[in-house]
Amino acid sequence: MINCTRKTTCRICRSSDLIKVLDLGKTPLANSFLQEKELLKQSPRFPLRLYFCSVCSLVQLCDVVNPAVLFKNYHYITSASKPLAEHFRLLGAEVLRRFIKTKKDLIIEIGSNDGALLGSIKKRCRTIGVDPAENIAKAANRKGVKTICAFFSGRLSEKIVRQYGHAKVVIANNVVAHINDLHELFLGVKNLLTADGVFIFEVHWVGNLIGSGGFDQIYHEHLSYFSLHSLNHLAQSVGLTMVDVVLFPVHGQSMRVYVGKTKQRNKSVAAFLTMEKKRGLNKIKTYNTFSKKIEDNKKKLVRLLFNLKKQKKKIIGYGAPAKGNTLLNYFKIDNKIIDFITDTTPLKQGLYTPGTHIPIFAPEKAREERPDYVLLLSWNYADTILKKEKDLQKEGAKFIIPVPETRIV
Ligand code: JHZ
Repeated sequence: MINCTRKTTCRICRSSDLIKVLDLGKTPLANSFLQEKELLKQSPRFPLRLYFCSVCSLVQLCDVVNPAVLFKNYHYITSASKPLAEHFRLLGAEVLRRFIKTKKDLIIEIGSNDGALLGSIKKRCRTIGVDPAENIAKAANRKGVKTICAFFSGRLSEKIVRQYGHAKVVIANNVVAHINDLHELFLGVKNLLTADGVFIFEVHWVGNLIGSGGFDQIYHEHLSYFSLHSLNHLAQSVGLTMVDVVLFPVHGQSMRVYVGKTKQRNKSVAAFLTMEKKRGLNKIKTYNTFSKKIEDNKKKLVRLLFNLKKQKKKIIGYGAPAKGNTLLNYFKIDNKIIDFITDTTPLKQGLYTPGTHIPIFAPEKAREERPDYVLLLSWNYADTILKKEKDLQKEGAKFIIPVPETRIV
């Protein structure tokens, strides 16, 4: 397979002691939404298998899809999810308050997407975004958010330093998990930072993945599923220090990690590492239990949907997130069960889900069609969506929340 290579050593500690904990079969790429004319062609499928490193505890994929295939033309736009855009606006304000002193200071964001974060702070200091998606970087530049369209690399970090100088802050949200060479990333960031600079990044927390979050966050874009334990290993190996960590409810639960060149650590880091140990995140047994839970939930959700379909109920999907495609493909829920899906992202509307061929429409369609049941694929925004869709519920629609365990609300 030309577009997929296989790694045999751990992405962080380079050990070959990798143990398979979950096999989700071969699935299409989660963000490879299809046009109508592509429906007759078979979407390429790639193995989706999860491994645990018994040395540094990193949970990871070893089948690595070529990043150019995954990210050059991207359908995910941060601003399409209002709660996320607001979250980044608040982060931007915090970064300005805590770390930026003058208008000359520089902030670099890796994986800046449509500029949701940098757009909110660009008037207060110098900002540069880096993003490989050509369609999205172009849109960000059009909005006035200076964006370099490229994959981040050691060479790019040198070029940026030569051209713009060192950065007070480097940000990388929901992108560290996408990067195969984590050592190159961390060394590149170290090169970018001033002596007192800080690297701030947000990643989904593996403790949530195996607890109250969803296994559906596993897809080819996400090569790593981090604990702080594994990240600490990585930071130390490149001579950086984990300074602080905060857990917050985005994508289930994510960690915001602060890394610097200093030797000083906030107490939060030791407390978090202890909590992870207590939760067994460094033990293979914990991940085996998680795999069993997915199978139980699969049976429960599939049985529910088949029974509803037998009763001629109209079922639609809500949200076409990447994660939804892991769930739909692994549970084999397709267009025979789900009539259509609605999504707020204009780029996804008019397309079809990969592998399961469910059409995607703008949100108004749900109100017009009066479904009996709504499978909430964007379950991570359940609170906001349930509040927003009171009318749909008043008209009789029930929402099915599929993870971590199927429930109807
Ligand atoms: P959302 C993304 O995954 C992609 P996804 C990426 N690879 C990554 O790393 C993770 O995030 C962390 C829609 N929506 O944010 C918009 C509605 O329709 O959970 C989005 O398509 N109505 C970068 O794709 C999707 O749901 C709404 O009211 O799994 C949400 O996608 C809201 C709030 C959202 O991430």
